[in-house]
Amino acid sequence: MSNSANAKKRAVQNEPLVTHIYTADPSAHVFEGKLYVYPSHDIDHDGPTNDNGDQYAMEDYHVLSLDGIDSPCIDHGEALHVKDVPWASKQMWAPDAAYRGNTYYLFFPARDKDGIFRIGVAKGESPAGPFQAEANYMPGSFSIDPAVFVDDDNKAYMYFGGLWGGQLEKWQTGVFLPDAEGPDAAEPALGPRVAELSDDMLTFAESPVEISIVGGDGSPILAGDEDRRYFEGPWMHKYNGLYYLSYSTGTTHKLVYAVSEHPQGPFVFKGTILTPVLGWTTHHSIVQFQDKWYLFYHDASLSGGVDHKRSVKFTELHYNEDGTIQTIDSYL
Ligand code: FUB
Repeated sequence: MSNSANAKKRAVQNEPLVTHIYTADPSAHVFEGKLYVYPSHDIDHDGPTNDNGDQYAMEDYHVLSLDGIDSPCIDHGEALHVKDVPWASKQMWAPDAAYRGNTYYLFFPARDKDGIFRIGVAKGESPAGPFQAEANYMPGSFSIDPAVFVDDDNKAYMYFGGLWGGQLEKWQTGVFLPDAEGPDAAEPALGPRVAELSDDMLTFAESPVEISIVGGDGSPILAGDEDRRYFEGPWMHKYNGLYYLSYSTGTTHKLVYAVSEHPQGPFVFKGTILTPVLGWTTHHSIVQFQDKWYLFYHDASLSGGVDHKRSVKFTELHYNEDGTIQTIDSYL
């Protein structure tokens, strides 16, 4: 299907936003009054499928946009290709975008020439791209799934990190140890990392720190608590003055959330946002657009369950009066 043919179809909740390409890991933002979605661009290939994530062999990014939540979805075409990223070798995984000072920034993870995941940044003049990558990855960056949150005071924070193929276990000492394993089940789980960004959005303004996620009794969530512990895909949004950190539980395939009064935590676990979808991975973003809140997520229904050929979808998200989020089953 061509881009223009796809653009005639209006966006419908819980259906693929586009069907002419496979898309995943949506980061949704409102820029210039429109909804822009920054997804991974899944591709088919003959390579291996394994816990290292080799099946996610993405090479480029496309930017999608919607004028209104039920408008046709526009694919703006290739915004950045791995061949134009001097430091990267392969696997352009889940990206995010931010705006500051008349410039749009695309943040993205990829393996460097040594096979280590790093986080890069590219700049553009339009939210639709194209984006021009910096020569090197962000100094001190590691692992995957950057999510950039700009607070009301204009401070920008990057949340990032992912287990298994995302290599977070290998950075526990602050240096990359290729054989390092995660904590035992009875030990505190690894948390995502956060760092404030510099004013020019190109570097960390401080060394990344590990985020603490605790249960209602204040005790750390343990590595064996796979229904609640952090796995990958962090997202930050603010609702009624509180900071909501949401993420994927990986092996138990849920999207869950925890809340704090501070952008860097500690966060108290609250509950499930999205029950498991078809496919192994689950990854999301949350955005307010024209007075409603939306969850952008992906599943593998368009490909019949092939998890490296996923599709971005969205659904409305509702809060209870106490600020908790109503759990969504996207197939009901
Ligand atoms: O798309 C590749 C990886 O799969 C992402 O980085 C993870 O969050 C998972 O969705």
